Amino acid sequence: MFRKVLIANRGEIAVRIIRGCRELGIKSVAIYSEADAESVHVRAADEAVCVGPASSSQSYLNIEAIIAAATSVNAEAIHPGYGFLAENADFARAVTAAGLTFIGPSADAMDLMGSKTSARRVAVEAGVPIVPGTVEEITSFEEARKTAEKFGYPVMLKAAAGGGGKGMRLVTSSDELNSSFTAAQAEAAAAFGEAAVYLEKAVERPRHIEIQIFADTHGNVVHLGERECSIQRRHQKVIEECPSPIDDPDLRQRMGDAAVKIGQTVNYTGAGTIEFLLSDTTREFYFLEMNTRLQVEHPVTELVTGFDLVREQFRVAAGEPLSFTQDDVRWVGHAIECRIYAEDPANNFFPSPGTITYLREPSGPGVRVDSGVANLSEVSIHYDPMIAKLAVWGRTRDEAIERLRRALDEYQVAGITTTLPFFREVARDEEFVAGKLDTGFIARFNERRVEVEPPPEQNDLAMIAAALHYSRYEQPVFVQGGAQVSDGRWKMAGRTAGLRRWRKS
Ligand code: MV4
Repeated sequence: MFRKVLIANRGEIAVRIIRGCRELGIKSVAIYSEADAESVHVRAADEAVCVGPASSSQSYLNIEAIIAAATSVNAEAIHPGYGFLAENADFARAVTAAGLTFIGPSADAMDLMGSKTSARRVAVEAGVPIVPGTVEEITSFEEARKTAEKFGYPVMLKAAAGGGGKGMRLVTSSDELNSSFTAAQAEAAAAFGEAAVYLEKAVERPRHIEIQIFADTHGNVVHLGERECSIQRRHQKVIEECPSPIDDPDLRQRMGDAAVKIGQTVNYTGAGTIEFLLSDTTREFYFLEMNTRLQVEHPVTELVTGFDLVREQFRVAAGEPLSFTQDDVRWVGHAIECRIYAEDPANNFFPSPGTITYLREPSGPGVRVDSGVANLSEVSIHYDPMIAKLAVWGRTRDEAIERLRRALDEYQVAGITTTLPFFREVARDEEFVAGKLDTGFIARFNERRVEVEPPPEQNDLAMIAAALHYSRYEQPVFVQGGAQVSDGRWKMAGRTAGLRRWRKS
């Protein structure tokens, strides 16, 4: 096992990984930006190295500074967490070239799954169903028109380099296709530096169900079942559950087998997630994309299977076999996770930076809090506003919901506005309790909501700073009827950022 590992991340996931290090007797090294000198993840680690100024591009995305930090403390490996550089194949290559171990899959596997058209070809090779559509880029309007007619409207144009819904456009008729095609290419070029788009038939009211897989360097590939992530806002997951409320063991087995086949096809190693769209009516599922990292929502899988995914990541990266086989995997009870954001649900989920002046985190039976903040923590405008995750476990989904309501009521945060009041409403919502989850849930929920909490008093300067920052980072993405939404504006930065500089050297 490793002696010392550097964690190339911040916030709750850095703390989660440091906890894994402690249990395995690994010395942990945090990195931090000048804005994060006093943050929880720095205090939690054995050592910490400043890698640059507040701006992510100069700190948490600064490949050279991060590798120099790892070398300077004699770390043997780097754990990237999620976001930032976690899915940046060039970072993985640079880590390896510096003689260090990248805790994640090979750069080649990341490249294969990083392009959505390439990932779709992998799925076809693995014999896994994909959403009907093209597996190559569409280069002309004429081709787009023919293809759309072949598959039938509505269709979706998606950026080949995209992911998580970024650069996605719904096209309902041939009238819209020309302008949508040109705009989709332009958006893709602006967001990813690559104009390539492809086409998929639109699946109506799908559910988002993903399978956790794990592979070691000894040829073992297993799955840990599904997570249901259909409750999303602007393509950001809001609530995740394990198992899906559908809870169909046969479906789990079929999706699990499909996910394992994809892992085998790309010689995958470590933790990975295969995303599927599931048609509620036909129970048919289609491969959507693969995430080649530990996910935000991994705790619900840990709570229900009992396995420690970070611990397994360390084992696999150190060349050891997985500590369990497929036959050892059992799913017990039900887990639900809420992502707690420093955002104002009464004001269109606008970021709410500031100082936490009071914090009480819930505990007790079946409650797990993965937090990156403490009392008096500064929630800055520089980074993703997710401050913590609340995950609950119960023997049944109903018991988990009862615990969720209780834990949400215990949870108290003052000084900043959070999404806690929003979750207190969702946890009491009839459709949520009934498990009627599809991608239209949030829209229907908002219609049903009768009253919204009045906004608390805000610090004017902090609000203005947040407004400026928000407008700067807001990447307009066009979906349905020209509506502008932002999505994944923090998450996507690392796939491309820092590369130009690294490639030059
Ligand atoms: C789709 C889709 C319908 N048809 N693709 C892709 C990534 C993402 N976060 C949303 N994505 C979708 N891709 C086809 N061919 C519908 C969505 C979608 C969605 C999917 C899961 C959960 C929530 C969603 C909200 C809007 C759209």
